[in-house]
Amino acid sequence: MSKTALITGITGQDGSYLAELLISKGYTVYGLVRRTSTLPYERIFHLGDSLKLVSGDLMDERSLRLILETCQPDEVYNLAAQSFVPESWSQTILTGEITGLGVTRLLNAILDVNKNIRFYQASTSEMFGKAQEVPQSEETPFYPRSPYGVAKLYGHWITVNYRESYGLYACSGILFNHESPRRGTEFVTRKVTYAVARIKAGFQKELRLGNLDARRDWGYAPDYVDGMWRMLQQEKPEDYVLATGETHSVREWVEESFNAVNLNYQDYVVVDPKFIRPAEVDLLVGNPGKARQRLDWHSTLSFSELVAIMVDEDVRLVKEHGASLKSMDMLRGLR
Ligand code: NAP
Ligand code: G4F
Repeated sequence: MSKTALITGITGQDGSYLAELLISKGYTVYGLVRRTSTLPYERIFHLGDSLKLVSGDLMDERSLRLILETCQPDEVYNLAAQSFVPESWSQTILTGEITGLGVTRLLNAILDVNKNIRFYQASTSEMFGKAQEVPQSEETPFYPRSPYGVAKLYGHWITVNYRESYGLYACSGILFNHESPRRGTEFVTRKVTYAVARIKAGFQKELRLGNLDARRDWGYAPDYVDGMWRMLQQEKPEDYVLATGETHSVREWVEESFNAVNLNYQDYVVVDPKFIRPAEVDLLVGNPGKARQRLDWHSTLSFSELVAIMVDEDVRLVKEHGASLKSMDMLRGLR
């Protein structure tokens, strides 16, 4: 019999890729959307009627209970969060409410409606923060460095706690940074590839960035949603790290992106203190050994391949919609 899944964070990067994956596997897929005055559905428009949308919010436990009663899911993937790290210093309480307590609201709703639902929590390498060992694995102690990291750590531990307290099938995926042409333009990878495309097309003169020395383990988002699904198909619920095992600096990402369109980044990049964070995560690199062994999970793209597909897609996008994208940047203030 075909399975049913509920995805929170459906309008985000990972939600859209996970919906595609589950639909291709024959699932009935519901996506939770919040009520907004405009529709932020650009990543999921193409899924049409194969995706069912339900209205609710991680801030409102009753809405979650009603949704679970309506959808009767076998699996719930909690991808919703205030996920942008810098914003978590200015919207600290909101980040705690959505990214931290929101997990408990959803787990409570699962306890009330159906304890057999399998649950995935979107945990993060940001929980390692000031990394206590290199590379980071499921055994590495946590040391978050932002209110976002702190809120995610609460979400991680409440998932573990409900598994141990109530016997829920609940997994926490500790995912390192994963990117794609659907990444929000506020995150550094897409901010750079999008700016490169606009500079090449003559729409932008410079690119203002923060810390170029921070290092991240960047993978390809479609691989990571496949890992989420694999975690929920195991006999026993456990936590897993998903990562490539390679680390690169922001500077390397910038250099490679500008090189892809035959430009020298030093002619365009300006370091702006506005983008330096109150506390930084200097070095992330994951050890995906457990996921490789137990889930047969592998990341499929190299660093250079990932940069290339993101630059190519942004070059295509800017060629197609140059003028309108320029006005979108002005609205968003190109964070
Ligand atoms: P994203 O693109 O920023 O998407 C976040 C999603 O959360 C959006 O759909 C957003 O909906 C939704 N959301 C925010 N507040 C909500 C609320 N109160 N109620 C319901 N939905 C709400 O994030 P992503 O990159 O796809 O990441 C997915 C998850 O994985 C997030 O939890 C993130 O923290 C975590 N994570 C991401 C990475 C990564 O590298 N991408 C790595 C580790 C962990 P709107 O469209 O309405 O704003
Ligand atoms: O792209 P970022 O904003 O991603 P960050 O902070 O690593 O968080 C992302 O990955 C986490 C997984 O580890 C997720 F949990 C989280 O939800 C999100 O998806 O920044 C990456 C690095 C940072 O060190 C930052 O200081 O890039 C540096 N950076 C330098 N200049 C910049 C900029 N980041 C942004 N966003 N904008 C800049 O101008």
